[in-house]
Amino acid sequence: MATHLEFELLDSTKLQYPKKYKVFLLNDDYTSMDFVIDILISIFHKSYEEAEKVMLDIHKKERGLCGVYTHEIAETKVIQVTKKAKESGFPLKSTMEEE
Ligand code: TYC
Repeated sequence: MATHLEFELLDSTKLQYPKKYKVFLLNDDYTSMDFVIDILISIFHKSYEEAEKVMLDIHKKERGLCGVYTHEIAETKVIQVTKKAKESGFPLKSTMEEE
C-alpha cells in the first residue's frame, strides 16, 4: 500500500494539461462582411470558404466560434482582432471563455 508520501509524489507528477479557451467573434450592424472574412483568414487561419461560412453563421446567430487555444494565444487573438478592427474603423468585438 502506498504511504502518505507516495501519494503526494504521485499527485505532483500527474500530467497537467493547459486549460483551453474558445474565442468567439460577435455580430454587430456596422462591420462589413468582407472585413470579418479577412479577420477569419488572417488571424484564425481559415480558408476563404470556411471563413465565409463562419461569418454568415455569426451574422445569423449573434456570435460564432473561431478557434480554441491556450490562454496566452486566445488572449493574443482577441487583442489582434480589436487592434485590426480599430485601425479599419469597425466596432468588431471578440470574446474568450474557458472551454
Ligand atoms: N452583421 C454584419 C453586417 O450585416 C456582418 C458581420 C458578421 C459583422 C459577423 C460582425 O462578427 C460579425 N454587415
